[in-house]
Amino acid sequence: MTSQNSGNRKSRLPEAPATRPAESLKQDILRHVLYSLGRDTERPDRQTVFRALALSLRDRLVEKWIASQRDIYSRSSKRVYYLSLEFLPGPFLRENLIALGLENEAREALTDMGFGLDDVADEEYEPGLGNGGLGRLASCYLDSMATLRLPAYGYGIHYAYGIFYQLIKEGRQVERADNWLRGGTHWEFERSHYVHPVRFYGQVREWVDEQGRLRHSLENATTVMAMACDMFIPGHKNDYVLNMRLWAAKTSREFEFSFFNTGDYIGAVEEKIRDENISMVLYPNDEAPEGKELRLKQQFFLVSATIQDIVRRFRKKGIAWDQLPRKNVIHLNETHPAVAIPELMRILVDEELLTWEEAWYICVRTFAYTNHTVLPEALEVWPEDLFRRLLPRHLQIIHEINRRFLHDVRRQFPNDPNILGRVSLVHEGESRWVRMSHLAIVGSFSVNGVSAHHSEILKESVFHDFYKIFPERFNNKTNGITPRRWLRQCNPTLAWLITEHIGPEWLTDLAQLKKLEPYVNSEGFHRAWMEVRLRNKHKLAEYIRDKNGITVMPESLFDVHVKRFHEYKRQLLNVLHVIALYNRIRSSPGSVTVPRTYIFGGKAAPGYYMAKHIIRLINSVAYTINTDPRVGDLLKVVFLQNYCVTLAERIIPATDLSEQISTAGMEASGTGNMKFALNGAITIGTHDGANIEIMEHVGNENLFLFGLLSHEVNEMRSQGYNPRLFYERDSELREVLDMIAGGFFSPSEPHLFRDVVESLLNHGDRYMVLADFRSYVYRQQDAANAFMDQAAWARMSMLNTSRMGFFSSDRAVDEYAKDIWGVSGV
Ligand code: GPV
Repeated sequence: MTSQNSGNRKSRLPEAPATRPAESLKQDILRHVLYSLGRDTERPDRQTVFRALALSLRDRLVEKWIASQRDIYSRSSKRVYYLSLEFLPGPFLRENLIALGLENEAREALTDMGFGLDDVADEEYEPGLGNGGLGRLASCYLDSMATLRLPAYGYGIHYAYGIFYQLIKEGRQVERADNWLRGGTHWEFERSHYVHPVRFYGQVREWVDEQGRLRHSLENATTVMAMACDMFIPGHKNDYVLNMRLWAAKTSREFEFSFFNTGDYIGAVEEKIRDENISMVLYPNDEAPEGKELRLKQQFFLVSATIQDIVRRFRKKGIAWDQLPRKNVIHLNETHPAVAIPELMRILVDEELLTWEEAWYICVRTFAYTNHTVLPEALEVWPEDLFRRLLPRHLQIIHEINRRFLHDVRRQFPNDPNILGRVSLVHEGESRWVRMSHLAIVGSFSVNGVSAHHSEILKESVFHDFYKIFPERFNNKTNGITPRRWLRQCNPTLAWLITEHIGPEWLTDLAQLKKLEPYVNSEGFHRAWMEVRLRNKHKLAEYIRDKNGITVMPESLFDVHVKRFHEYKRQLLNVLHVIALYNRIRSSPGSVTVPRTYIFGGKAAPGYYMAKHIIRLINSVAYTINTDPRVGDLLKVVFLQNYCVTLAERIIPATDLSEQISTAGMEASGTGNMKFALNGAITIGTHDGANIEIMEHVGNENLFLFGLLSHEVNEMRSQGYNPRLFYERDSELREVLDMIAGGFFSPSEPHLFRDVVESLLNHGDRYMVLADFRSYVYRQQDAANAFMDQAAWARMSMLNTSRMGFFSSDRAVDEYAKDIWGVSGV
């Protein structure tokens, strides 16, 4: 104790020693309030306290990160590079507190300062650097890589604007810029001294060097600099921290003083700004690439900067290039970063002067590729002309890869000349296109799908020719989600109840949830389980009242459909059923006995007309139903605007019924389905993606599957699907469609939704909404009946949670590490 303290003994209680974690955290917060944020420590506002707390945690994270990097380096471990154009980390504060084991300390420190942790956490604005499932998967995987102590790095782009902020105005989606950096950055380190040049455009010069070798170099290229920004991803209470390195574009142009003379000073500055546009905005298109030049630039920008980083680290080892695959694996999250394959070839051949054969041998042992979709419009292709203009040398390399590949295929399948056109890396028709998935498959040693069902479809249809050529490359890695964020963090009371009964091991070994099963017959556990769930529903009901001004009954069945808007995800099928229920309530009061609250949420790509139109339809239907006095509490429809990770964390723990109703064969996996079931919601879904494996794990009696199987979808299509037959035969369906087409939900604009109905009746109903309508209605009735027996529902709910262990991203990442990457924890 210091003499000062002893001197004050009379007037004050002795101060706790500064080594107490809560006290030292408080001191750090105050220090950051003053010295990092320049604010008065006497009365900081909540935002300031949030930022100071974040900076205090960053201090702790960076120490552990340095130590972790030293470990990786000293063990000379094989490294995993996870390349993704999208990451969707969600808010970091609670997540980092849990991982660092500082939750209680933070609560105490903040209380001391007169703040509540929940209020302070609400100050955080999440980085929306992804569109949906694909980006969120990348973030779950980083969390698991850190928890498993893998020597891994996430690499992406530091978009200045993430996915747009969605407003609903008069029922319509309105997009607003997502200026996530406006409050400053508190989680990351900008490394302004640490940049790589990225070169685009220009011309390829061919020349012969003194040794008589044919050489290639790029002349007159435009150079943009990539600056590293690092964010930290801690493992769960293991002192291990990984980084997600996001590249921001910086101009390389120096101010040219000649401009002063010609007077075009502003013109010079404009050019500088144009360079920095590369990392300005995330393309908001999900599974339907926009095909713009700037997007291809973004892809190459990420790839070029990242490969330079990888090569720089590898060079430090001073070992031969053929050791590259033994020390590194580069994982391609979708084809978006697939230009990494020709880029590595270019470095090895043009700069390091390896032979083509040596370089190709290295490449094909270094890359692995995950496919996330079978939708034909989502398979990425680029016009060959655009490629040639932006990346002339890379196009040459792709042509050479293709020439050699087709040569081999011709030898392997001498009797099938058509296969060459089908597998070529360049589609040759009226116009020529570079097929990125073909490039990714040919250049990788591993190709995986994201659920058992999806991986079979890849082998049997989409990539069947490639499966015949490279059968050993194809494998499955069913997606997973991190239980730290998607149970412990978003649903702390349920997590606490679970830990109370089976201990905390489930947090890093989700299969432990099995130990809950004996409790499903305990009345006390039942009651506690349902109380927690009801409390969560109360909280969501409050949020809905605040945001939408709609009062919903927490006791009603919360039926939730949140995800990106896409026709194949069939939010339309859901709303058709909502209207059918509404009609039943109106025509025979008493026929609907289970009150329901329908909750919708999700963004549509700004240029996706039908998806936006369906959002508008849902909002119109919601307005009609919510204001119809005959409906009362039996039915409420809510559209929550700006669905994002933060909002998902509020909704999922309060959900009874989880809508996973894609057209069979179209949803590669789904990961929302896993988050809901883990939190005790029951799934109503189709035989698609990971729904099938969820059924296998939780048991067919504990979820509601319905509808056509994917082979039935294919058969029905090939036999000539006629949606009109369903319309004619099903009077309830007919009434619903006639109401929409006739303007029932848009009285001031009677034709408003006619084209929605036309897409079903006159344009082929590509997503088989009408074919699945009747079985969906029946299954919804089963769900309502089940909900009436609350004890039986509670049992189903608990069994869902207890049997979801398989769907941990720890399991998924462990499979990647063992089967694909060949790495283990440090
Ligand atoms: I390709 N996915 C996505 O979110 N965006 C994309 O551009 C593409 C795929 C999704 C799939 O739709 C989901 O089924 C899957 O669960 C998710 O990727 C993660 O694998």
